Amino acid sequence: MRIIYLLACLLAFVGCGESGKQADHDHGNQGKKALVIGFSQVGSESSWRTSFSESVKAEAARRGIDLKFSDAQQKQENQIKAIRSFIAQGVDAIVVAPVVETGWKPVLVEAKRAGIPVVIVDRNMALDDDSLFLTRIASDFVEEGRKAARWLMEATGGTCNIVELQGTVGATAAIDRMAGFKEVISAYPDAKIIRSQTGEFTRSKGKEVMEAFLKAEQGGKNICAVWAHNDEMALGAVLAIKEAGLNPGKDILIVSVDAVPDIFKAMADGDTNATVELSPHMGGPAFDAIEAYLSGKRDIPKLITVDGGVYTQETAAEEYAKRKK
Ligand code: GZL
Repeated sequence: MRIIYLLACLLAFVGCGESGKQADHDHGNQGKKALVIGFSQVGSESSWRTSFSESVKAEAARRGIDLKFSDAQQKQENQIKAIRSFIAQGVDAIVVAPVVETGWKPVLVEAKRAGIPVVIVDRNMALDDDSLFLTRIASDFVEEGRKAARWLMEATGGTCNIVELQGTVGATAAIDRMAGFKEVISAYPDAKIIRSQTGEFTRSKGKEVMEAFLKAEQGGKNICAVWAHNDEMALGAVLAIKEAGLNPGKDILIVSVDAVPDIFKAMADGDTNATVELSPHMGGPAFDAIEAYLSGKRDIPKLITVDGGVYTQETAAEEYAKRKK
């Protein structure tokens, strides 16, 4: 009797432990434990950001990754809170899209102490110790600024009074796009940025700042072009230029970055002129790096870049048809 009882307990223990373990962790990955990854996202300030979030979530679902998603509403303190929560949950890895460059070292030291790898995506962090992150997946923002300036110098023959709608102050995308654009126009003595102010990467703020630029520059007569660090602010500028009685894309040229669906509609309507593409598909390379690291690889590069083209009115209608939601 005792032997049967002992066998029953043994089977129950193994069966329960096995099924319990599988029930807890097997997300249809043939018994492999599903990765749990925390993703701290900046917010949803632009349609590019929304596409980026959707792309990361879709990629996680495709891979059977349990993604813990946090939207920080563009506040660094919310991102730091989310990262600490991921550490407390004991996630397998953390992905961070940092809103600004500074202020990250303390929480990254906590993640390192917990043995949790961190992948930076999109904008950068200013760190003096590259052991605090596994890798960064990003576009070359300086080159994006160069591409925008090259297009504008080509379109205007190098003579242009430019107003600049900057992105979020302190964000790598704003700092580097500005640098790349200035580097190119510095070779053109008759091309100059006559006004520059942050539009915070949003359509509403971009419109507000453009209204001020128009008022300050003879209703826009003195403005040849708008250089906007993202498409959202460019679309805001379109509204302001129209309300001032001018034709955006003709009286005032507009070049921006992101290549979101709405900018292709605007270019097809003749309201803007060019956009530099920024791929939102950074989830794949981020998850590849995490899976490689967790399987023992240690030769992962510290920077993995994504590239994009320059799109103009010529192909806007067909591109919009392909990209519109
Ligand atoms: C750049 C990214 C920027 C986008 C904006 O990689 O950080 O933030 O260009 C977004 O649309 O707000």
